[in-house]
Amino acid sequence: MMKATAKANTNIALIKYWGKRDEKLFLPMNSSLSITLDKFYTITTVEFRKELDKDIFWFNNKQANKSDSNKVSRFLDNVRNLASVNFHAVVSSENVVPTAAGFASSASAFAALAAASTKALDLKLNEKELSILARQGSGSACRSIYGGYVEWKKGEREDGKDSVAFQILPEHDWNLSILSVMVASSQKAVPSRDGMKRTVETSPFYNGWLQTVDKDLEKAKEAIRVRNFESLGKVVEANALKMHATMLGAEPPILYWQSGTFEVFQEVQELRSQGISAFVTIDAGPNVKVLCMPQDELKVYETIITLPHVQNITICHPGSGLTYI
Ligand code: 2P0
Repeated sequence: MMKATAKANTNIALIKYWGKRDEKLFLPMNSSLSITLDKFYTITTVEFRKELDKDIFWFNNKQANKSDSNKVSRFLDNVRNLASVNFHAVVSSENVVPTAAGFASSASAFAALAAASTKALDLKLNEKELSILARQGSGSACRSIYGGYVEWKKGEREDGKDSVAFQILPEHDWNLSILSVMVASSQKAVPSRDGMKRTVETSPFYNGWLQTVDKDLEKAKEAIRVRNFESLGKVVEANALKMHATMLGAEPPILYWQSGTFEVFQEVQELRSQGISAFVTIDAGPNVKVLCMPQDELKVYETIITLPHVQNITICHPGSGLTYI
């Protein structure tokens, strides 16, 4: 039977991926670092069938729109090429991720799709090969193959064979709390794909990003190695703010922040002034992730949940890599 089901967790970047050097192969301008989360995920079933004349994509129990269906089909074309087959597939995905509001839904989606589609065709890819394949659906998806703390090396090659993620620390080796704070649930104005392209092409600050991101990455890796939360938090927050600064310099400018974003950011600064070690990171959307130590997570939760714009908070921890169901 040409059918398989896989589950992938999403990930939150500690050092951000922002900008591509090759849009077709999803090759990034810079290396990045993430934590795979335990609470947000995608479960995808892929069944190839000889009688189909096109792919059919079900997303959260509804037939997906044309643009999402096309992305899935283009991705499956790569898989069909690898397997030298031309069957079409029924793909059905269940996404337990707040989609398109700055939570990386495409990361878990393409990681799960890569795993399920290749297993359905009995391709037997290893994790490195899966990471390279998933990357070609969405850059951040290459990190969701693995659990725990994950680095995506940008690579140098034009064919992308060395632009791949790998685990630097398993999920159980250092427990941190990542509070996923929702302040707005609307679809974002500028998709990250367009936002990063515009930033690379027009922002005068993008060079400053490229000049410092490797240093940030090294600091973050060293902090993880010695389990120093304070120094990890510092560089993570600074790196996120720096990414947003590059976007503010784009033409036209891109500002993902909303009132609730500022509110949470300011409260976290207030918590720090009271001696609680907490830091924020913000992706291409208004929502905020707050990082803290597990012993502080309830205090941080109870403080942030009272803020007027905060709709809900999910407390996450480092989660596992791909699983097959
Ligand atoms: C990241 N983001 O490192 C960065 C930080 C958003 C901000 O990866 O065009 O959906 O599909 O490769 O992976 C979101 O971008 O973009 C993202 P594509 P992707 O997590």
